[in-house]
Amino acid sequence: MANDPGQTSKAHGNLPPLSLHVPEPKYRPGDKVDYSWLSIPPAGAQVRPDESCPAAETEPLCFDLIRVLDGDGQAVGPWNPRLDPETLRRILRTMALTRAFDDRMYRAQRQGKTSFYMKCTGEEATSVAAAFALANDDMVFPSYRQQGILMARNYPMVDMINQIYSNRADRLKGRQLPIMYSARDYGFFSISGNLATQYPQAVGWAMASAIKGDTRIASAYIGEGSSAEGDFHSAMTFAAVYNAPVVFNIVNNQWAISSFSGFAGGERTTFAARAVGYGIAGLRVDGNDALAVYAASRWAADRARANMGPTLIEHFTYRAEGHSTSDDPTAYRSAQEGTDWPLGDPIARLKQHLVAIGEWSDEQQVAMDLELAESVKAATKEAEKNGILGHGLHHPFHTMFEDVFEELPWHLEEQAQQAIRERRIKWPEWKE
Ligand SMILES: Cc1ncc(C[n+]2csc(CCOP(=O)(O)OP(=O)(O)O)c2C)c(N)n1
Repeated sequence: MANDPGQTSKAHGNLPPLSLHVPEPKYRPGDKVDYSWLSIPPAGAQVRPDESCPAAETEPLCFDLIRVLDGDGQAVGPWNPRLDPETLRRILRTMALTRAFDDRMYRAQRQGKTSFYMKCTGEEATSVAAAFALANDDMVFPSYRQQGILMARNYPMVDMINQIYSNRADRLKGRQLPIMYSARDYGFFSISGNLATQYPQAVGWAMASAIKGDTRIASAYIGEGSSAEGDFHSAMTFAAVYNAPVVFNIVNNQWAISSFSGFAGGERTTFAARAVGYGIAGLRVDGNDALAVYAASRWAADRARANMGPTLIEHFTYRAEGHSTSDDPTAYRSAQEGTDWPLGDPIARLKQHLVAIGEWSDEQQVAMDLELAESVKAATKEAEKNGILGHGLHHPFHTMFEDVFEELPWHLEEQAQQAIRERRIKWPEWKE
């Protein structure tokens, strides 16, 4: 039927009215969850192409799931990174430390010591195992759920807590929301509350590294929900065009606060599949399998460092707890979703592997957990000497006007003076 420019759409016949699809999550609170729709391939069954392969060779892996640890805790298949037991124990310990830290900070928020906290429970492998696959001086551009990378790089816990408490020892002087760390000397770019901005920044940094003839690469993190932002797509275009040395991580924990992954496009295809459209390498990995995460991250890092360009990795995982301390997931998702999640827990799975190969025991795990809880407690006590929320031990009041202009413009000087005058009237007991 030729289109006559003079006709209206009605002339095409008895068409149904146009309609939109509004995604609906499979399960709401109280619903019985059935995971039979989820296709989980056997561990070890995925082909591992060479790191220098054409990007198109990775296409099947964008629709598969790279898995190494099988149900018995054995490491199998071509993606097995064959790490020595000592490295495996270090990854296990760092994931357990991250969880102990999260638990303590969550309680600290409930006790009123900070206004806000975000846990990464169940997702520890996606940051910790990936960090072990990078060089320590590669620059990471995190979202707000990669505290495991700071742990892997031995960033001082006391400094993390000082930041969370916005106290007088906070290196960021109370200017960032709690947990939005910044640690340039640890290769950890400032976290921004404006989702997805870190993606183009990572590409810019990676391009600069290449322009300077450096050997460091960038690794960017984003949640599957934030990958719907325009910034994600401009970053991918730039990285593909210039073959930038960057690893793009999408942590698909299936929830963006109360929006399920369908709203970011997850119903139609995988998140890894976006790599295909940009002509870059893509991998989809079991995000709760620390060995698979390590292997995929190492593959992508080696590829970027060898000038073979960017890789997009989708880490398929599950957000085991609330979005943040301000969230209550029981209001929007079935509790059974988490308890029946078939890919397990990353710490329990790596522990099972170490036990299976005779390199670890239940007793050692219990002792380690106790020791880690004690070390987090000690760091908390240390940080509390510098103040907690609402106890007045902040950075001096006037510092909020500093560090932006070399010389304070007159109107800000005026505001600073006014603020100090009003503070003296309203809070005469305030000490700086
Ligand atoms: C540009 C922008 N839009 C919206 C928000 C509010 N917001 C904060 S976190 C979040 C959910 C992000 O979910 P996802 O990217 O899947 O990451 P996850 O929290 O699951 O790790 C939203 C919508 C924001 N901070 N910035």
